[in-house]
Amino acid sequence: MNGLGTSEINLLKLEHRIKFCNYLSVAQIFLQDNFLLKRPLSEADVKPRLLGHWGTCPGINIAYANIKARFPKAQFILGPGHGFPALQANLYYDGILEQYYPEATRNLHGIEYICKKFSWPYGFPSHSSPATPGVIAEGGELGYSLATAYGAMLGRPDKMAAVLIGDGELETATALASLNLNKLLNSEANGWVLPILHLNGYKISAPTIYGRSSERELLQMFRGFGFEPVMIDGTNDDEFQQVLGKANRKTFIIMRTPKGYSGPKQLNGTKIEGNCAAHQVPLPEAKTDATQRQMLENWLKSYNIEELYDEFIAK
Ligand SMILES: Cc1ncc(C[n+]2csc(CCOP(=O)(O)OP(=O)(O)O)c2C)c(N)n1
Repeated sequence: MNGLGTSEINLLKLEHRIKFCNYLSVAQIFLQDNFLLKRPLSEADVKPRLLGHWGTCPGINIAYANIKARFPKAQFILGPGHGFPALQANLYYDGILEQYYPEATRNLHGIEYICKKFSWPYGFPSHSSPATPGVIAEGGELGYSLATAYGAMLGRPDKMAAVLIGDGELETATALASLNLNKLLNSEANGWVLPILHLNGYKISAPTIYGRSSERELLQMFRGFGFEPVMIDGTNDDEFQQVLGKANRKTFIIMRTPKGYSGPKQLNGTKIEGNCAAHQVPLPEAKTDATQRQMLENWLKSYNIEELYDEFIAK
């Protein structure tokens, strides 16, 4: 599958898309009103029960945006399905969600709809699910993303699947064994599977094995499975696009991001961004604790939603 050329990719637009999807990911987890921050955040604006997983979302938003910019027709398969707010944000951004959920309109109403309905009875679940447009791997039980991607490409030589594998997920036996599928299915008779390891270094409450491995160890490991691995800084879209521009059927991307990138840096002396403390809801008392609520407001404001919203509406 041929993608767009590097010169055709607008890096600023890409950056804005990622910020918008990061904003929507946070908004889904926290907000029940004041969705565009038209006034200071109040206790009533924050959901009473905070659910969801923030830590993996920024990396998903980065990978999704970069893949879709270069390969608009690629199938995106997500291993860590708990990062559903990010997947939902991207489906909403591209107008795909609206095709299946007519209330997910490209305006304030649509934003309110996806935020209010996130992790809500009779609304959207907190994980990706069969009700999510295009999802073929639910991701609740980690380990199946890579095998699902190879399966989806069987006998479909003109197709491509990009698959985002969690570094915690890659500790499962299934995901590790699936690295061998490259040798069995990487032929011209099948579609192209482009694996991307999301190396954010942490799982729920501890570092991942790969997060504590050296770059040399990781590169050697994937070479041993027959790949041509390349390590990228996930916070650098230019680098990501350069690598995608040169990618082939053997490429294995190792995308390093700080877990919870662009979120709160620390809370009560505990490091959050770049740590497992970013895994779920990083400001758990944001409704009742004025300091945490102010941190949430600052965090949301850091994405410049007014500017992004105007751009999104004009899109
Ligand atoms: C097979 C399996 N074991 C354990 C879990 C519990 N679990 C949910 S999220 C998570 C951490 C996942 O880490 P990673 O794959 O690196 O994703 P990310 O850090 O990007 O959230 C774990 C262990 C699970 N969902 N499935």
